Amino acid sequence: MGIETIEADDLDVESVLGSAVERREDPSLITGEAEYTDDIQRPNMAHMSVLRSQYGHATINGVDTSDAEAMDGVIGVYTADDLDVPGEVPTGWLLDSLKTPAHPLLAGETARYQGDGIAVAVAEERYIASDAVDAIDVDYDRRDAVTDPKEAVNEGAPVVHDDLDDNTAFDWEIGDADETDAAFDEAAHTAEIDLTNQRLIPNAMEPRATVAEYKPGTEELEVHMTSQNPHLHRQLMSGVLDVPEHKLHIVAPNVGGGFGNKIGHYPDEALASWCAKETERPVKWTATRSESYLTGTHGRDHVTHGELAMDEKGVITGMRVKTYAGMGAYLSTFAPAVPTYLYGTLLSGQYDIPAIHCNVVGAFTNSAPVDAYRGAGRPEALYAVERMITLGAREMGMDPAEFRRQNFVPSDDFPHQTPVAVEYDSGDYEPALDKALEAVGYDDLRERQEELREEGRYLGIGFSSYIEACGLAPSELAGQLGAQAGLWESGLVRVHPTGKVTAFCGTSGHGQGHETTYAQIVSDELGIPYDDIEIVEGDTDEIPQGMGTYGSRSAAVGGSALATSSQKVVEKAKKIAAHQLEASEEDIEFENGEFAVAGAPERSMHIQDVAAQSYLAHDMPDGIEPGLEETSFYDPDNFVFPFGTHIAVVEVDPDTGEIEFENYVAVDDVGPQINPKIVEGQVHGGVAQGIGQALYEGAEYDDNAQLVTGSMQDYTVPKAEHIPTMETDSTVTPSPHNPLGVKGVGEAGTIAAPQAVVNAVTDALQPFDVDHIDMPLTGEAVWRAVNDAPDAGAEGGDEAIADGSGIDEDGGEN
Ligand code: MCN
Repeated sequence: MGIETIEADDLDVESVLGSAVERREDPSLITGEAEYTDDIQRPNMAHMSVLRSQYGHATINGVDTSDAEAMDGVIGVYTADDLDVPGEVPTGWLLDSLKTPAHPLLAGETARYQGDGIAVAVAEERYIASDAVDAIDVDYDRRDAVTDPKEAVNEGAPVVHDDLDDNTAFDWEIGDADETDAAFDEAAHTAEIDLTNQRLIPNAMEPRATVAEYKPGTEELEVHMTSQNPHLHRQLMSGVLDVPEHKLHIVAPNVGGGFGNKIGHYPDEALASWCAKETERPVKWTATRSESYLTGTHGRDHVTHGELAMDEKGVITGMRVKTYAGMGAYLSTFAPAVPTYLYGTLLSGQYDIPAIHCNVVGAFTNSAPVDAYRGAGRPEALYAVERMITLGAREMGMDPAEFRRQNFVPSDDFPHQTPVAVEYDSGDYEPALDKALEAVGYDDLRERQEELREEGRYLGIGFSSYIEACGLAPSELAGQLGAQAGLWESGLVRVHPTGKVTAFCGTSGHGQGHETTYAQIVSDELGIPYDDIEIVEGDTDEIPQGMGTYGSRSAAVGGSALATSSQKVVEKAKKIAAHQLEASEEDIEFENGEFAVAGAPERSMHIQDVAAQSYLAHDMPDGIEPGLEETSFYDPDNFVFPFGTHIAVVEVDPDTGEIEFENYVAVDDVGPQINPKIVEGQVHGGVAQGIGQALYEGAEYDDNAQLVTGSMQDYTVPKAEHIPTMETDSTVTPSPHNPLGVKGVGEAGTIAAPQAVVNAVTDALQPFDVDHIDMPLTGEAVWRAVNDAPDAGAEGGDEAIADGSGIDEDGGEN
C-alpha cells in the first residue's frame, strides 16, 4: 500500500522532479549515525540545570543559593540579579492593540507559570547541576492563578502581569461586523456552536537542547541548538545577550522534530549561552521530557463561539466568530500572529461566504506560553469552520458532502478574494471531494450506516474540506501585519570545479526531507545528477541568511530560492558555454545539463564541464567573473493555499464511548509534488497528530495552575496502533505564486484531521442527538455525551442506550 519508493541510482535528470526517490537522510537517522544536539560532547564541558517555579503564580521574596553553591562539582549558581545582559525575550509579531509585558530570562520578583525559570546551576555533571537546583531555597508567596483564557479576561480574575490592568493581551478583529450582522438579520437558517480547541503539548523526539561554547580569544559564541530557524535565533539572541551578530554562530544539527515548538526564542538556550560565556566552559543543557512539557510552547488553547447564517436553500450568507485565545504567561516569539492572522484569515475555508466577522481576545494566563504548533492557527480555524459547516448541513437536513459542494468557491472564481483579507491563489475543490467520496464508497456507506443502526451499531462518516495558507509572503505584507521579520528565503547554489554541487538554504529542515527534495529541485534545474548534489541547512556561518522552517514554507519559498539560484547559475554557465563553443548566447539551447548550439548538437558542453572552465578561468567571456555560484533572496508574491478533503469513517460504541476507525481517506492538493513519497509521509504524520488532538491529547492545568498532564503517563500521545491505515490520494492545482507551482504539505494532515474525526463521531451519534463533543473524544467524554444528550430520554434515547440499538419504539432514529 502507498507509493513505491525509487532508489536514487534509478533517477535520471529528466524525471527527477516528481519522483518518489527514497529519503537520503534516513540511513543515518535510523542507524544511530545522526548527531543530535544532546549527542555533542566537548572537552571540559559543564552542564546547566534550571530551577523552575513550582507554583503557577507566586511572589518571589528571596532566593538562597548558598547550599547549592557549596556543593562539590558546582561551578556557579545564578539568579536574575546576576544576569548582566539586556536579557528580555522579544516578541516577534506586533498587533495594534498588543500589550507586551517584559519576559525576562529568569523571573526576579514574580513567577507567572509553573516552570518559569528562577535560577540556573552549572556543574561538572548533569546530575550535580540537577541536585544543585534542588538545593536552592526559594521564599515564595503563592498567589491565585488563572489558566482558562475566557475566565482570565473576566473582571476580578487574578492578573498575570501586575503592571497591566488586566489579562487582555489584545483585542483583534477582522472582517466587516455590520455586513455580517445584516447577514444574520436576514438569515432563513442559522447554526451555532460553542467549542474548545484544547491546549496541546508538542512532542518532538528530541526535547530542546543547547551546547554553547565561548571562545575568549576571538570573543565568538558558538551555539548548537535545537532550532527550526538558526538565523532568526542568532538575530534575536544577539540582542538578548548583547553579543554582536557576527560573533554568534548558531548551528542546528539533526533536530529530532520541532512541530513549531523550536521556532521561538526561549530563555533557556540564551541562559546556557550566557553561562558558557560567564564560566568560559562549554555548557550543555538538555530539557527533560517533563521540563519540555512545562516550559516548551504549547499549541491551540481556544474557546470559541461560532455562528453560520444561511438562506432558505442552505447557501451560506454569513459567519460570525468570537474566540478567546490563551497566550500563556508571556508572549512567545510569534504567538500574537497565531490566533489572529493565521486564524481569522482562514475562516472562509473552501466556501464562498460573502460576510465574515471574527473577534479574537488574547488572554494572558498562568500557563506555559502558547505559540505555533503544527498548523498554528489554521487547525483552530478549520476546526471551527468544518464543525459549523457540519451543523449547517444538519440544520438544513442536507447531506454534508452536498452542503459543502453547494457552498464551495467555484473553480472559475480564482484568484478568490475572501472577506477576511486573504486572496486564494488557485483552487478546484470539487475533484478532491469527489475522489474522497469515491475512495470511501460514500453511497454504499450511507446505506450500510442505516443497516447497522438497525442492529444497534453506530457508524459515522466525517468530512473535512480544509484549506491551508502557507509560505506567508511577501515580506512587505508580513510587515504590514506586524511581523518583525521578512519572510523571504535565501538559496545559494555552488557548482564546484569538478561539477559537483553544494546548495545552501536558509530554511532549516528537521524531519521534512529537505536534503532529498531540494536536491531534486536543483538537479532538475541544473541537469546535474541528483547524487552529485549536497544540501546544507542549519548553520549561520555557512548559509548567507535565512528565515527557517515553519508554516510549511520550505518547498514554496526555500525551494523557489534554490530554483531561482540554479536558474541564475544556468544563465551564467550559458554565457561561458557560448564563448567556448564560439557561438552567440542566443544560439545556445539548454536541456538536461547540456548546452548545445542550435542546429549543431555535436557542438555541446555539459554544465559540469562549464563549471571546470569557469574556475580555470583561462578563457572567459569579457566581463564574466570566474567561478560558478549564485545566491537569491526569494520573496514570493503571495501565500499559497493548499486544500483537500479528508473523510474519517468510525464506529462508536455508545455503551463504552469507544471509537474504532473503519477508514481514513486523505485527498490533498499541494500543487505539483516534488516527491510524492515525502508528501505522503507528511500527510501521514500530520493526520496522526490531528487524530491525537481529536481523540487523545490535551494539556490540563488544575485550579492552582499546576500542569496535571506533566508527563507522557498523563498526556496521551497516540501510538502507531491508535492510528488507522490511511488511503491517500491527490489532485494537482499549481500555484501561480512561485516558479515551482508548489504549495506546502507539512501541516495539511494536522489541519484536516481533527474535524474529520469529530464530525464522524457526531455523525455516528446522530440517533442520540449528540451534536458536539469537545476534544479529546475520550471514551468517557463520548459516553457522557450520549448519556447527557438533551433528548436522550425524551425520544427513546434511554431505551437506545439501554438496549444499544439507538432506535426508539416506533422504529425511527432517535
Ligand atoms: N514537498 C513536496 N511537494 C510539495 C510540497 C512539499 O515534495 N508540493 C516536500 C518538501 O520539499 C519538504 C516536505 O514536503 O521536503 C515538507 O514541505 P513543506 O510543506 O514546504 O513544509 P516545510 O518543509 O516548511 O516543513 C514545515 C512543516 C511544519 S510547519 C511542521 S510544524 C512540521 C512539518 O513540516 N513539523 C515536522 N512536518 C514535520 N515533519 C517531521 N518529520 N518533523 C517535524 O517536526
